[in-house]
Amino acid sequence: MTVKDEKIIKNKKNEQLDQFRSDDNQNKDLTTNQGLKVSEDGLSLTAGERGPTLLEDFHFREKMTHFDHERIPERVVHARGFGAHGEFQVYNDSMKPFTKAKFLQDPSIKTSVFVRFSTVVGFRGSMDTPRDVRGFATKFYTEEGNFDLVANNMPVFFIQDGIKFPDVIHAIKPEPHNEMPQAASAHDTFWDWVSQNQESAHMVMWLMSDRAIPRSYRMMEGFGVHTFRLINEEGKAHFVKFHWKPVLGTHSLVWDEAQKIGGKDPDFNRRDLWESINMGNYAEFELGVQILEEKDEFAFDFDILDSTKLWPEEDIPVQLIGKMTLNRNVDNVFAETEQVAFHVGNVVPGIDFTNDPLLQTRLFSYTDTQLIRLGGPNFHEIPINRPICPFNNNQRDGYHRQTINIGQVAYRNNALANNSPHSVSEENGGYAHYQEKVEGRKIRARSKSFDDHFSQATLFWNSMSNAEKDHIINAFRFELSKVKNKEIQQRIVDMFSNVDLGLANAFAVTLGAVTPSSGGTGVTKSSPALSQENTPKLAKTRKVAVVVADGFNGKTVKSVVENLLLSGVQAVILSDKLGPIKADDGSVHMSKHTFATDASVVFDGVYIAGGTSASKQFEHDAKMFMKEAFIHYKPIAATDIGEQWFKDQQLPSKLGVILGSEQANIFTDQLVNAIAAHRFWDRLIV
Ligand code: HDE
Repeated sequence: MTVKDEKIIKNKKNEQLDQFRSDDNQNKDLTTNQGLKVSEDGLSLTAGERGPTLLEDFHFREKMTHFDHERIPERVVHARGFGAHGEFQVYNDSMKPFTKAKFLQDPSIKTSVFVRFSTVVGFRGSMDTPRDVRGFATKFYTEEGNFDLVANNMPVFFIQDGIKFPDVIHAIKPEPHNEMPQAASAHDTFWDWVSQNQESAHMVMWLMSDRAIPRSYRMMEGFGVHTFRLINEEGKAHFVKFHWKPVLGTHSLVWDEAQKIGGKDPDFNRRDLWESINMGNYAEFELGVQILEEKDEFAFDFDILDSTKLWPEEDIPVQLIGKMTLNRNVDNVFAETEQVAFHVGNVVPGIDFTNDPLLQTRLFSYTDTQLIRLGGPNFHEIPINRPICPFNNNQRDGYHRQTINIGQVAYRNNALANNSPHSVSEENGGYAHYQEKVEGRKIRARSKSFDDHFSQATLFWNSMSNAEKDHIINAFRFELSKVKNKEIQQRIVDMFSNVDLGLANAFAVTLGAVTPSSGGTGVTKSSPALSQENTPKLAKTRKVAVVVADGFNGKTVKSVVENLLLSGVQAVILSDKLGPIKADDGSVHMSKHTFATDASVVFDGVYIAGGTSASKQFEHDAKMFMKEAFIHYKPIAATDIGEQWFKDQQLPSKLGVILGSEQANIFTDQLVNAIAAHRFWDRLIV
């Protein structure tokens, strides 16, 4: 979308960004950065036609010097990310008793937002679909300043104290001696670290689960992880956990598929978001809060300051208070997605911190890392980071300062400028930290209430469906089979026998490790909210390959495609060639995808119609499409010759398979239902 596009979404942040957007190059003269018109841009200045290049060539020097300096350091974690703009609005004023934050109180306020989704471990050029945590960072440009909800798609973390963050990241990043493996936890140093830091057990269960391979950024939950505080007008505090709930439900890829997508389309998740927004399929998330009275701080069998613990939603329900809609792609990835700087310490009046030792260390790290990444202390002036409300203080100078601060006075207290800028009282919107009473000795020690590392890991395991449990077992098998050190493998088997004996034994056998004879925590409770199976399932915005050859059944295919589109499903025509594919009735469908460019892994389902002119090669490729969709549990539909091709393969199950001749009058309804079902986990695969 360009600046001139009529569909441009107007909101305060976008209006501010408009001042910096430039499509000036259109029909303009080429100049240097000094404004000098350039007569020749393809030949450097040389001494003679075959002679050396001259130092005098300022045009060449400027062009090359700029190029030489075009990269900035990538983020030390979350290097690969993708961003989008949008808006947030609360549903009503139900949060008024809890927080004075205006954007959370007033349903008439539309707050501009910018979101950056990311993987954590891989380098900036790595693939979108590794097994990894996903970042979900949101900047709310409120009238009271920027509030950043720097969240992940998992509700807990590996460690209880941020001083261990460099350790877990060093362990999970590629090993330093050979820089392998890229964007993967399946290696010795990570699992060695896990086995020596048993507080990671709960998070590792999440990492081995389907949550670590999301189907789409639009189908991912977000969690603020830490316990924060909300402060109301009277100064009363409540504890809070923040959640994002995707309107489309939470859904994942299967591991084999994720690995193949990494080769077929390394940009799979970003492409999905980019294309969806361009098509008007905006990504929507509801903001949820779990709120706890201060008096209940010690009412649970876990410590609410411990970031390796979640608050079970059945015990403390999530109240949905508003909705975020991502409705505009970036104009320039570097200027926006790369230069955006989130900070968990960017808060507004009404939102405050707790003593969670992980949160406390994060409050230091974000600005610190951005000082080197963005080259100095003025990165708040970069357009994407600027608040939309006024910001005035006596901070001056530094690398790349943009503002020309006029006047003699840059200090307080002063008399020369009437002591401006003035400080603002709390009643008038000045931020005042919550006056929590604290006392204690300076010690390096942790409360005993942080000691239980396994009960919630068992709760998570108990809450999984059978298919989700299988996927977790297989993830452990994959990861630990890649670990070379046998002692590490055994230590992990022993460690996870504390979570569940059946789980540990299931992968111990694959590793040839000793199977423990006792284990588990005795926790029998489960939390249905933790299973993705219990989240919404919709066909809307899913992508289906419609596989046709010349001579296809024009009437049937036309009706299926039209009905899919009516249900909000994207029907993508795929053939053995690009361009027009002719039907038996003379009608034509345009193919923009071929067997050579796409595989079934990049679709949510396949519909094979074939065609009377299909070659043997076409038949082979179409069968491969079906078979791969089959082993990834996806819906498969077929009509005409496609039906015969399905039957020829004698696949061991027909669950999630819709054959036209068997269900003629309800064929498309069945197909849409099957797409909404996402996957058929009970399908027999041998
Ligand atoms: Fe971060 N994290 N983190 N993190 N984090 C960064 O900041 C850090 C943690 C999260 O799209 C860095 O600007 C520490 C939890 C996201 O730009 C860095 C600890 C959660 C992003 C940093 C944590 C997150 C980051 C690297 C342990 C979920 C990407 C680049 C105490 C609640 C933001 C940067 C973006 C990025 C530090 C743990 C979320 C180094 C010290 C828990 C989504 O400052």
